[in-house]
Amino acid sequence: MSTRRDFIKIAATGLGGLALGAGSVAWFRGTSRWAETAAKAAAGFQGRFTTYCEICFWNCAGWTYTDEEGRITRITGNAGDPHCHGRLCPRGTGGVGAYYDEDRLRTPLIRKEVNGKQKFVPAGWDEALDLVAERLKEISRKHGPESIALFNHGSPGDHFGHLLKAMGSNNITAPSFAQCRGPRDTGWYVTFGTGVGSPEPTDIRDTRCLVLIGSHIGENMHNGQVQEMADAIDRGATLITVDPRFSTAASKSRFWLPIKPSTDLALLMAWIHVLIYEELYNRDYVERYTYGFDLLKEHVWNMTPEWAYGITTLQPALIRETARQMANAAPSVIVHPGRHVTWYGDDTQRARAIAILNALLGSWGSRGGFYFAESVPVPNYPHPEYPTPAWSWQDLQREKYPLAGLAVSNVLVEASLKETEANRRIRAWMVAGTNLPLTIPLKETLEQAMQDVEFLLVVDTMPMEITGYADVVLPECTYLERYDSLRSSAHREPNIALRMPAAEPMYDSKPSWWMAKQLGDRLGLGSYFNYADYTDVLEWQLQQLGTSLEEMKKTGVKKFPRTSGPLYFQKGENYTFNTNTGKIELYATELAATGYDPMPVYTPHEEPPPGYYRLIYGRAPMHTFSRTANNPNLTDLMDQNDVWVNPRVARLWGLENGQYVYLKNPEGIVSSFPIRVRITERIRWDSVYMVHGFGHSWKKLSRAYGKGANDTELMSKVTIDPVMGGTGMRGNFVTFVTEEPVAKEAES
Ligand SMILES: Nc1nc2c(c(=O)[nH]1)N[C@H]1C(S)=C(S)[C@@H](COP(=O)(O)OP(=O)(O)OC[C@H]3O[C@@H](n4cnc5c(=O)[nH]c(N)nc54)[C@H](O)[C@@H]3O)O[C@H]1N2
Ligand SMILES: Nc1nc2c(c(=O)[nH]1)N[C@H]1C(S)=C(S)[C@@H](COP(=O)(O)OP(=O)(O)OC[C@H]3O[C@@H](n4cnc5c(=O)[nH]c(N)nc54)[C@H](O)[C@@H]3O)O[C@H]1N2
Ligand code: SF4
Ligand SMILES: [Mo]
Repeated sequence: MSTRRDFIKIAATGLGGLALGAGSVAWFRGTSRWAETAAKAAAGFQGRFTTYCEICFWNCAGWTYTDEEGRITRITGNAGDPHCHGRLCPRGTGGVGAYYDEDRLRTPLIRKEVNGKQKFVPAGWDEALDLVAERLKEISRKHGPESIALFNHGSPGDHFGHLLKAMGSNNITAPSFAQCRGPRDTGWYVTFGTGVGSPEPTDIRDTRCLVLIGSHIGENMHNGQVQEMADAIDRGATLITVDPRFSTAASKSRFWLPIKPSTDLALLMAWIHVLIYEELYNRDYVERYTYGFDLLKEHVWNMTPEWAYGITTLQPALIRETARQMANAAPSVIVHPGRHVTWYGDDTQRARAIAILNALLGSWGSRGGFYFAESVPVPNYPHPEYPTPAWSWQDLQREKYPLAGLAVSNVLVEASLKETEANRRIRAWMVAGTNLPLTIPLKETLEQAMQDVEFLLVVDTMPMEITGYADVVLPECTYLERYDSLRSSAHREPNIALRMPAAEPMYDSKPSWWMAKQLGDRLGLGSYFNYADYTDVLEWQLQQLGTSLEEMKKTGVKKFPRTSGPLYFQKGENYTFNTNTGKIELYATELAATGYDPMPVYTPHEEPPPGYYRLIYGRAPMHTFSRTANNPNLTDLMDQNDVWVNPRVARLWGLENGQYVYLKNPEGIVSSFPIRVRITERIRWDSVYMVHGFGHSWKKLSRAYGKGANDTELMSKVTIDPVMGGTGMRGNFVTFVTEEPVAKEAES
């Protein structure tokens, strides 16, 4: 099939010359820019620079240190930062490796046809930016600015989001909604009238009982939570972990519930049943703050632990005992809402059940439960009003997912397909800081959409898979080499953090703010970018907040007094929730009004066919998704993922520890690369487990290429959450292929 856009391998042959030409070891020996930085350092320029981490979205504040020659040597945590309390996780410390990674993107790249073959040709910034501006202008003229969408994750999105809004489009989406937190936030909204937010306002520090349903804190290295959890354990708090795998958290828990995967909703409803029918719920709290208790009581009357046992394989006595433990600790108890919750398609309902449990226990707004977080509103640097878009993502998804509060990435993907001509509204993509081929499941649809759009811009630091689909690639410098938006986080104490460069951008890379401004100027939108340097924006904003760039460079983090009131409900306090009834809705009127189950109902999910196992996945402490898979410091710690296999299953298949196998799903997809077998009792026999983010098929990622397996490519099926459009990804099954599969060219 001839396609408009061939896959371009950023392969050794294609770009090797460029890489060397640009001086692949320049960073080691010192270019002129390097020498400048070094000169500054020698002139007494401070060798400690404030930053906040971009290796994951916990965004811990820290300090980057440089040596006498201006070389970045290490990163440490900022002791005054509530996200990290002075300690970074292994990934944050390893952030130095993101800077030194010699595979980084070095110059802008433009897709060109050379001798009948498409390839990336290195370009100067002016040429690349002129081309991007020209293409965006043209598409905007033909189809309206709304036809341009931004897929983003992390800080580059702030700058490209501003550019897109200035152009007149609001079609901005991030995988952190429909591939991550969306169901939980939607479930929370219809129950409490507010989302959960990030960092989650879980008062783990003071909790007496923490219930983790899949949330594998400890491998999921969300720093502040991990630290608070360790302290809580030391103080004797009870940990209850529900996970088909004996996770790190499970190993620290008083109760491990090795649930049959996909059946959590039955367990949650049985817990609700026990709390209500054993009268263990917080009566005062329920009377004062909630709506629909009697309806809920009736709804769960037959959802007994015995009923749940048949579904979850968990003993009724264990279900009762753990419910009593929660009630004993209440209200200082947290049933953790989770974070990556797009599992089985009924995820909003599972989040609802978790929200209801917390309401029955009275933990929302209680010490040791959930606190009321507060953030500092950072004023926008003055610019003209954004034009009002003629239409936006809301129009695309209003009918299908009326309760989705943010743009559903997969809806925008579908709206980019040629075949849905009537609904084909999106014609160009800007992709900044998200590696879509490893992030959004349903590869075929995604690839088709990327073929069908008329223009695709990718802004990244690394030659990740997504760059191969681009018309133009713009290389961003790493977070250690740039100023960025202020981090304003909602926390116990409102606070802000500053990111500043510790070194000049390496090679020909640039910060996103600069790229967005350059494009804005070329698009005639200069009034939206009315500054010479991003420090002008920061200085202005900081002044409005009563501080300055100078002060922030010294402290890195600044805390502000709370203005919204105490962290918790005061005794007997009345409160109006932002829901239809003004109460915490055990019976969700908003769900009822939109035709969904107003109270969660358990429905079974598909089981693996004979000889197949459920594919479940999670995190490793030393990596973040696919973004760190090539980081030299972190690959030293872990360079591939393993597939966890129960000994029973291993015996059946004659597998040995350390052996490599391919994985194959019932739809016939075989993993591009083999994966190492790890035989362990820590996983149930009906499932296999792997860490997400490995199995890169991009040759230019010299350390990550071919290492381990990619869970995303094995996800041929997703179950869409009918409430908010999230892609449930845990309904996929795999079996083992122990022989070398028929030679298959690794993709790309
Ligand atoms: N080190 C590290 N930390 C990270 C990240 C990272 O990339 N690296 N990413 C961050 C991000 S963005 C997110 S969203 C979070 C995600 O982290 P979490 O929200 O904690 O985790 P999940 O990915 O939802 O869940 C993974 C766990 O669920 C278990 N599981 C699988 N199926 C089931 C089931 O049916 N029922 C139950 N009860 N458990 C099941 C798996 O065995 C695994 O232990 O992690 C964050 N923290
Ligand atoms: N199969 C599967 N899919 C998943 C998940 C899973 O566990 N399994 N997890 C889901 C979850 S919870 C989430 S939150 C999403 C995360 O999805 P993504 O955010 O897409 O995660 P990454 O794969 O790490 O991609 C990050 C991209 O940003 C680039 N990048 C890193 N730093 C910078 C920077 O400073 N500037 C720019 N411009 N680019 C940068 C990286 O090189 C990389 O290409 O994935 C979701 N999808
Ligand atoms: S948790 Fe680790 S990777 Fe994430 S922001 Fe903090 S230090 Fe960085
Ligand atoms: Mo996530």
